[in-house]
Amino acid sequence: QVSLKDRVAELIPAEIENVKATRAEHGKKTFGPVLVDQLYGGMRGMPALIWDGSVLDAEEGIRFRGKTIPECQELLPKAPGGSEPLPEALFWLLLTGEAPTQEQVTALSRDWAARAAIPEFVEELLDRCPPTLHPMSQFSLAVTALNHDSAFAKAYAEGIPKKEYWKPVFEDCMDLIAKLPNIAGRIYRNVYGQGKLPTIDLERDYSWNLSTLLGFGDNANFVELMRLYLTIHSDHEGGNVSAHTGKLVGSALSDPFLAFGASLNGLAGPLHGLANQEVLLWLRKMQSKIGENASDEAVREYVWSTLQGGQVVPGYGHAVLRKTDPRYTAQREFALKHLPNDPLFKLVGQVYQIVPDILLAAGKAKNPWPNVDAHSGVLLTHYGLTQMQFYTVLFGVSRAFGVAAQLIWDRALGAPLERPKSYSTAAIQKMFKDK
Ligand code: CMX
Repeated sequence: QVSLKDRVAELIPAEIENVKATRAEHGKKTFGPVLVDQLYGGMRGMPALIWDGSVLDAEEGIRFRGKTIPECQELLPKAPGGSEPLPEALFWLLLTGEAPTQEQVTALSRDWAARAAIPEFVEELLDRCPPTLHPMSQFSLAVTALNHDSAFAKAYAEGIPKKEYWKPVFEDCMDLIAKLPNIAGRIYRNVYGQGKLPTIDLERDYSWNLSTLLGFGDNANFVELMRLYLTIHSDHEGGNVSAHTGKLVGSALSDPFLAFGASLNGLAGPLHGLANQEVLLWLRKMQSKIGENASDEAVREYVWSTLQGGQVVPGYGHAVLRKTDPRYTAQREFALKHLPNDPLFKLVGQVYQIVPDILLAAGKAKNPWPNVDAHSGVLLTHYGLTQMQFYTVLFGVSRAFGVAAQLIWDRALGAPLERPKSYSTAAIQKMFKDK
C-alpha cells in the first residue's frame, strides 16, 4: 500500500505542471480593482493567497478539497464502531485531495503514535511554566522549541536543493502533528493538576490517544467528539489569522515548528480561536446574572447589555461567512444525538434563536450568525472538560493539520517569500491628489 509521503511525491510533478499551466493561461488576468478601503479594512475580500486544502464560500461554508463537512463525515474512514471521520483521514484528504483507505489511515495513526514523544527539555520547559501562564502561551512556547530538532532547518543548513525542500518539511509536519497530543496533555495535566501523563498507545488512533492523555479516553463519546472536533477545526482556507500566519512565516523558510508556533499566537486572539473560551465565559456570566432556565426576554436583555457595554457577542459573526457556520451545525447535530437534554446545550440553542435578530437590529455586524466557536465549549463541558482556558489548545491541535498540509505544498511548489506592498496614509493622499 502507498504511504502518504509516496503519494505526495507522485502528485508533485503533475501539480507543478498544473500551476505552470494555470499561470501561463491566467497569470496576467485581474480580479478587479483593489480599493483603498481594503488597505484600511483588514484586506477583506482582497485576493492574495493560494491555499489548496480548503475553500470557504460565504453562503455555504467550508469545503475540504471540494467536500462539505457532511460529505467528509460520509466519505472518510472511521474508527471501528465509530461514526465520525478520523482526522488522520482528513489530513490525507487535505494533502492529496483523495480519500485514503482504512489501511492507509491505520498506517498513519501508527506513524503519528510512533513519532509522538517530545524531547525531555520541552517537557521540562512545560513543567517549569507557572500554571498562571495561559495554556496557549505554553502551547506556542513548546511548539516553537520543537524547532531544536527540525529536519528542514538541518537540511537547509547543509545546503539541500530547493526542489527537495518539501521532503524534510513533510517529516517536520508529521512530527509536529504527532507531538501535539503530548504537549496538549502535559499542559492540561500541569495546569489543572490531573496527575501523571499516560503513554501513547501505538495501536490506537490519534483522537483516542489525545483523549487519553487528557484523561477522557475511557469515554467513547468524548473520543468521537474529538474525532469530529479535530476534523472540523483543521482548515478554513488561507486568509484567517492562524492559517495565513503559518504560511507567511513558512515563506521565510522558517521551519514548520516556527511557522506553526506563530499560527498559534494568532489563534490565541479573542477575535479568532480564543473565542471558544470567551463564549463559555460569556454564557457562565449570563447564567450568574439572570439564572439558569432564564426567559427569552432575560436573555435578550443580556445580549443587548453586552453590545451596549461595547463588547462583541463571542461566537457570532465572521469575516467571510454570511450564514450559520456548518462547523456550528455539525456540532449541534452531535449534541442533538448525544446530549439533547444538557442544560448548557439548551441555553446555546436559545441564544441561537435570539442573537441573530439582535445583531441585525443593532445594524453593525455583517454576519449575525454563529461561528464554530459558539458551540465547541458546550460539548467539552458536557463531558467534564470544563477548563475553558484550555479550549483554544484543542483548536490549535486541529489547526496544525491545515497549516501543515499547505506548508508541504508551498515548499513542493517553490512558493516565494511573501512580501506585499504597504502604503502610508500620506502616500495614499499624494497618490490620489486631484484624482
Ligand atoms: N458582536 C458584536 N459586534 C460585532 C460582532 C459580534 N459578534 N461581529 C461583528 N461585530 C461588529 C464589529 O465589531 C464591527 O464593529 P465596528 O465597526 O465598531 O468595529 C462591525 O460589527 C462590522 O464587523 P464585520 O465586518 O461584521 O466583522 P469583521 O470581519 O470585522 O470581524 C469577527 C469578524 C469574527 C472578528 C467578528 O464578527 C467578531 O468579533 N465576532 C465575535 C468574536 C468571534 O466569535 N470570533 C471567532 C471567529 C471564528 C474564529 O476565527 O474562530
